Amino acid sequence: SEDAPNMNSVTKTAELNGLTKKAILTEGPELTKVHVRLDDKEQLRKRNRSSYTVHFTRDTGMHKVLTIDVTLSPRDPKAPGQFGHPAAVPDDKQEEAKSRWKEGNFNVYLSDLIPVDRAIDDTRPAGCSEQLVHNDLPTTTIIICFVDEVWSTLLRSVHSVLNRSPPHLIKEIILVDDFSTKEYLKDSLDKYMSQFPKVRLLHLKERHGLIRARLAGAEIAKGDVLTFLDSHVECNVGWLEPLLERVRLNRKKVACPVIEVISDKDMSYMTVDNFQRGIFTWPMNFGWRQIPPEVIEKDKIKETDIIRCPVMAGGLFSIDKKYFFELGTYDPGLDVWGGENMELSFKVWMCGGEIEIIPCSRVGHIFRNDNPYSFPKDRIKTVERNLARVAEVWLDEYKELFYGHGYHLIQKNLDVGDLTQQIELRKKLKCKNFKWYLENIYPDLEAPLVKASGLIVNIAMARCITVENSTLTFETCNISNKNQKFNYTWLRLIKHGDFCVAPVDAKRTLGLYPCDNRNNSLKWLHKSLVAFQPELMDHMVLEHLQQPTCLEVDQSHKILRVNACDASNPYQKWQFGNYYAD
Ligand code: LR7
Ligand code: MN
Repeated sequence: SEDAPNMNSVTKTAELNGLTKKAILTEGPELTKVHVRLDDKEQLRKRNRSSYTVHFTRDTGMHKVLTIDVTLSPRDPKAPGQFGHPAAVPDDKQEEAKSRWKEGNFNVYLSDLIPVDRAIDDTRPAGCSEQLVHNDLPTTTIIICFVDEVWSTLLRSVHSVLNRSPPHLIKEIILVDDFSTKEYLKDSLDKYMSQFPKVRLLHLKERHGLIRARLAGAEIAKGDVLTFLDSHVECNVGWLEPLLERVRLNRKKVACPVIEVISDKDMSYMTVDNFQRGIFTWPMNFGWRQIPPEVIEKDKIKETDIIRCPVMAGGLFSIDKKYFFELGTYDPGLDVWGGENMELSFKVWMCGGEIEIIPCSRVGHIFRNDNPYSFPKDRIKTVERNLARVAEVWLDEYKELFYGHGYHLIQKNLDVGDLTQQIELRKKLKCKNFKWYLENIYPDLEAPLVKASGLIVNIAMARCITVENSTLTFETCNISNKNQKFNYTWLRLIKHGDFCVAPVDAKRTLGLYPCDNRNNSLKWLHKSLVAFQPELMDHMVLEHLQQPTCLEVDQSHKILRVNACDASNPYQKWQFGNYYAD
């Protein structure tokens, strides 16, 4: 530490630990005392640097985000892909590039061609480099799990962390090898990483899937904060401190960087639109949604402002380690891939935390069209089962929307496994319910508990289905008649109270049965595609039968019954009083 000169900008040279350091000091005249912190000596010596940046911090306990980036003047500025520019496959290598695509479902040939420590553009919004962060930020353990990741891509991920993070904040980098089959990810990787004292490798003895692989990393982590990353990323300048700053501010904040795009085709690093929130649509599909321009204008939202998200993308975030364990980590019953981002997001919000995107933190990620690794079991079934576990534990009565939008799910009688511990955990943490989450965190999601409701009118006769002494009749419609009110649920039941409309056994007339979500003989398709027959949209089709069978009113007797579907028969066409948006 030394006294700062009383002027705006000055170049200082200092002799420390046998190295000469040069620093440009550009603080204002009010600066009286500064602390000097050194870049990672070892790193720099390895790179044969002659000049070093010394970081001066004020005594306010805060400093500007350190723009540490030893790649800024790259060893080979002319290398392909340098500065995040697109790279091109030479004409005589097209075949090779094509054949190597499937190794990672992106342009593996180009990834191998471009430097593992290439420079990329600093894509942070203006103002980020001026932001202050605390001197006493918590340390973090970086956890990267992978299965059969492409060598150069994995290395680039690790180098980007080492090169663009303040070394004193990185406790360690834990690479969790989720039982990869590729030889180079064993001894060669161990050997390569042994040059970085902070990198630890954990080779799992069987395939755990990304959820349990991350947990294996978290178990041995020594840092205060856990920072999870995918194994095909490039962390940008100043990415880490803004994340840790949020966690320091409130340990229940889960901080996510803006995820930028590394092109799967030409490996270029591309920035993304600002003001994106992480959201989901039914049946729990993750997506991005832009904050509407009028909201941005009205609320005067700036590019650097933090964005609260209903859900996170899943792969890239920082979370206080103790808090992560208090929350019961991930549900370890989730397999391979998928759903864990929903689970953690609901858990965090409903149990007192927050999920944020920090625009001053940016990390590139290679988006691929398909997983480049195998699933031990069927891919779709695995993801559906994971999501169903999340729905059963966190969605309360709204789980019907989830099942209803992927209604084939419940018909398969999906075995979601034991959920007692997860349900206990939710009780123990005294988490709020899903209704609260919807109203407070994600009010713009359409989540009506029923799909349609009110009178059920026959289009030909303009009369309505009516309950009379627990049987069904067909009467003149009367909007205030409670006996004509029904709910059509996401699980395709036509409900009157706790009773459901269905044909009386064997006969073709209709009656009321106690409702049961899993009983397929109570389910009617309506306003949805039936066996690819769009002309049956207005019909009520029993879906458990081989031949489409439809609800109709007998013209002469005015009796309700089921009959073979006939698209042109108006006595089979029905309309509910109200329909709710999907
Ligand atoms: O069995 C596995 N074992 C693993 O170790 C399967 C995967 N993995 C590793 C894999 O090598 C990778 O590093 O886990 C990581 C994530 O797998 P990806 O890259 O195949 O997933 P993704 O990028 O397609 O999917 C997103 O959703 C996943 C749901 O389970 C995870 O949350 C991913 O981390 C997540 N990625 C991101 O959030 C990055 C941005 C994508 C978006 C939107
Ligand atoms: Mn990924």
